[in-house]
Order: sequence, then structure tokens, then C-alpha cells
Amino acid sequence: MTKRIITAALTGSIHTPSMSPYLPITPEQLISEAVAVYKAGAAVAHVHVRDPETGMPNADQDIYRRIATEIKRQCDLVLCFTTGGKLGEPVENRVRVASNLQPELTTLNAGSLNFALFHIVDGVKEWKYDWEKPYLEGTDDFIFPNTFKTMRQYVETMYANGAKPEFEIYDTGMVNNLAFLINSGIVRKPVYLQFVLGILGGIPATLQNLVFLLDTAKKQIDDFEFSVCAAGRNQFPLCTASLLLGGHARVGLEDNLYLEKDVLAKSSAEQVEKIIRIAKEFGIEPATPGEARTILNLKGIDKVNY
Ligand code: KMH
Ligand code: ZN
Repeated sequence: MTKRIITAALTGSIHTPSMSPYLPITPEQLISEAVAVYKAGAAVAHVHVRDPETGMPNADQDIYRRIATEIKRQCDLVLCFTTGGKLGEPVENRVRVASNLQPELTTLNAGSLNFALFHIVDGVKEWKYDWEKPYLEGTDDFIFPNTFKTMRQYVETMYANGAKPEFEIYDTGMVNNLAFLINSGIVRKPVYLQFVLGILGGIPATLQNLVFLLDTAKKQIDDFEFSVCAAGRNQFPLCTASLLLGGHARVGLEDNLYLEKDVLAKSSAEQVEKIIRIAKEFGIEPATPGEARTILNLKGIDKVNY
């Protein structure tokens, strides 16, 4: 039976509270969402945190710890913590979660890019919080910084704390960046790639581009596991393509607020259920957290610091 890892990206730092009443904001909502995606068949939850009062993304270490501890008390889900943080989060703050919680997985963004969201402002009719509109509009002048210096620092911090980097790849140049880090002896193979398509500033979300990214990675890296996530309406088509190409899939409200056209997803768990329904049509079963640990060679939930 073919097993593939389904990841659920619970809340992210892209969508804001006014875009969906279902976007989890508080620690309690995030814990509940993590358990729900686990029950729906996800093996990994990708975790961002937010200010519980305003829903503004942050990198609050106490909230990370509280959420991780409670999720671990309820299930053995693999947790993948973001080192992206909120838009504009200071670089040194972003990676702190790797040394504080010593998780099994943390993201590592394999290069800098314009991470633009200003174009989604017009879709919001009414704003709940004053910070939302300027946060999104300000991305017309925002570069998400991941230099070779900070990538090296992040990798060294992750390795020192037993956290496996999940390399977020937004464009082909980032495959090249990662190949350089591998060839320089900074990054150890096999690596785990998360192809992220459809962010304005990164590669557009098309089948052709996914195949191009994959071919480039095969040529330049060759030893890797890969997953795919895509923004918005491209989420399910490209996650399905990933499964057919031998990859894993990431869904969740971080990447897409909808379950289908004009229907808001009430939970990332609904998207997990949908991609698993699709996978099963092709004889693909969701990996358990334990199977995901084996596929990705993770250190085990008994070795985390939470
Ligand atoms: N915070 C976004 C700018 C990650 O999780 O590492 C990028 C992000 C990627 O969310
Ligand atoms: Zn993220």
C-alpha cells in the first residue's frame, strides 16, 4: 500500500481574521485544530502562532510551547514549526523555536523573495482589526529575507537541536540555493522539500511549473522526499498532482481558506479529509505520524523539548 504524508498548515501568517471566521487564532483553537487534523488522517501539522486577542501573527515562544505541549498530550502528531513567523519578524526571533522546543521538524525557507499579499486586500469587505489592512498592503514593499548567511545559521541551529529542516521552495532559484548548501557540506542529504506554488513573488501554481521544479530538484539534488502546497484554488489540483508524481501533500487554511469554489472550509480537517478521499481513489493511503517519522527519518516525539 502506498503511504504518503498529509500535512495540515493550520493558520499561517498570510490570511487574516477578517478573511474567514474559521481561521484558528487562539492557542485553544490551534490545539483543537491540530487534534482534528490528526483524527482526519494528517501525520504532520505545520504550526504558526498568533496574538490570541488580535489574531496578529507572532513568534511568541510561550504560545508555541503551550500549543506543542497540549497537542503532544493528546496525540503523536508530528509538529513542523515555522521559522517564517509574521511578515517582517526579526530574523533572530524566527529560528528561536528550534532551540527552545527542539521539535522534529522546522521550516527553512531556501531563499529570499517578495512575499506579496497586497493584491488580496480588495477581497475583504469589512475589517475586524486595524492591523490587518496595513499588514497586507505593506507587502508591496516587503522582502521575506533568507540570505545564505541566515540559512546557514538556521540549518546549524536546527541540526544542533535535532530538528530536521523542511526546505520551503518557492522558485527554481531556491533549488539551486539548496544544492549549493548541500555541495558546500552545510546541509546533509536526504533532504525534505516543500514546494510552495502560487505565492505572488514566487513561481506560479501550474502543473508545468511543478514538474519543472521537480525535474530541477532531481537534477541538482537527487536524494529527497518532496511535498507540495499551493495557494488558494490551486491547492487541491497541485496536491493531487504531487501524489501522482510520488510526493506528499500539504493542505490547510494557511494556504487556502476554501474547501471548494465559494465554500469556506470550516477547518483544515475538512481539507485533510478531501485530499485523503482523492488519494484513496488512486490507492494511496495517508501515512500515520509514526510512518511519517520513518519516511523522513525524524528523531521521534520522545526527543523533543516540550
Ligand atoms: N511567514 C511567511 C512569510 C514558513 O512557514 O516557514 C512564510 C511562511 C513560511 O509561512
Ligand atoms: Zn508557514
